[in-house]
Amino acid sequence: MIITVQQHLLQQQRNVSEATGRFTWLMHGITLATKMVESKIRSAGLTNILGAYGETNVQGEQQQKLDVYANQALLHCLGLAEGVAALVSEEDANPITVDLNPDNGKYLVVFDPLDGSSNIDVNVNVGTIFSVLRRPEGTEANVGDVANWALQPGYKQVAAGYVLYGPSTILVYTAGNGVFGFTLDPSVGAFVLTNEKMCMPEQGPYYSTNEGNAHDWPEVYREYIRRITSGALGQPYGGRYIGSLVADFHRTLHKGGVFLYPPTKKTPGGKLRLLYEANPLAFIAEQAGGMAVTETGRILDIEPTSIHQRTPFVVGSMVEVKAFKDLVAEMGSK
Ligand code: P6P
Repeated sequence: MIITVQQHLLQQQRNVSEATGRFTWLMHGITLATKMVESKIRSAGLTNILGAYGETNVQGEQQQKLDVYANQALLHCLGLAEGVAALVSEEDANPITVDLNPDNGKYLVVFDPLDGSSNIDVNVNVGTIFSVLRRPEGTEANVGDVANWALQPGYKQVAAGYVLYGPSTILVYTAGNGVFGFTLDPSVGAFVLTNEKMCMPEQGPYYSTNEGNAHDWPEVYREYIRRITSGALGQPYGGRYIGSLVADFHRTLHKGGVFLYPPTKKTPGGKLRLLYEANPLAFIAEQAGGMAVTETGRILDIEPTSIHQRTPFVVGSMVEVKAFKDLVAEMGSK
C-alpha cells in the first residue's frame, strides 16, 4: 500500500495543532516544480536544454539552461501556493515577493533550484535544495524589509529538504519531527514514502572533500584529513567526492562519514551558501542524528547577515564531526 507525499503531509498535519494546510500547499508547490524539473532532466540529452543559458547569475556563475528552467518552475509553482509571502532563490539577487498581506503570507521559501548543474552535461546527479522559514511576527507588507525576513538562524527553520535527480528521483525532507524519504514513482507520477525516520550512522566509511584545494585550506583541515585517513578514528576511510552537494550529502546521510567544504584562499568564507545549502542540510543532518559545524560552531546557530552569504561546511556522522571539533579545540589551544 503506497503513501504519497501528499497523504503523508496531511497525516502529519493532523499532528500539528496550528497547521492550517498552508504548509501542505507549499510543499505541493515544491513537489510539483521538482517533478517538472525531473521530466526536463530525463530528456536533457535529447532536447535543446543542455549547456549554458548565456547569462551569469548573482553568484557570478554561468547559468545553465536547466538552472533557468528549474528556477522558473519553482518560482511559478510556489508563487501559486497559499501562504507564501516571498521567495529567495540562489539564481536571483533579490527576494521575489508573492503575498505580503500578513493574513496570508506566512512563510518564506529559500532555495537552490538546481545545485551542481555544471555536472549535468556529463550526466552526473544534481539536486534541488529548499528551506522553509516563518515570516517574522509583526512584519508589515513592506517590500524593502523582505530580505531581512530571511536572515534567520537555521535553528528557526520550519522545514528543509532536497530532491536528488539520480538513477531514481528522491525527495528527503524534515519538518522537525524526523527525516522522511520519498521516491518518485513514474508509473503514478507521485513521490511515494520509501524511508520513515532516516538515521545517519554514528560513524561511516567515507570522507568527502575536494582535496585539490587542500594546499589552500587552513591547517586544521589538512591535519583532520591526515588523522582520519591514518586510522585515528579506529578504522580506514575511503574517499568519495561527486562534486554535487546533494549527492555527496545524501550518501553521507545513508552510509555515514563526513563531507567537508573548507575555506580556501579563493573562498575564505567558504564556497557553499548558508541559507539554501548549509542550513537545510544541517537541519536534516541533526534530525537524522548527525552534526553540522564550522570551525567556530554549529551551522544552525549562525546569525545570517546577507541572503547569499557563504560558509565553511563540515557535516556528517557524530563520530567524525565530533573528532573535527576536538581537533579544532586541540589546535586552537596550542
Ligand atoms: P568544487 C556545485 O557547483 C557546488 O555548488 C556543490 O554542488 C558542490 O558540493 C561544490 O560546488 C563543488 O565545488 O569546488 O569542489 O567543484
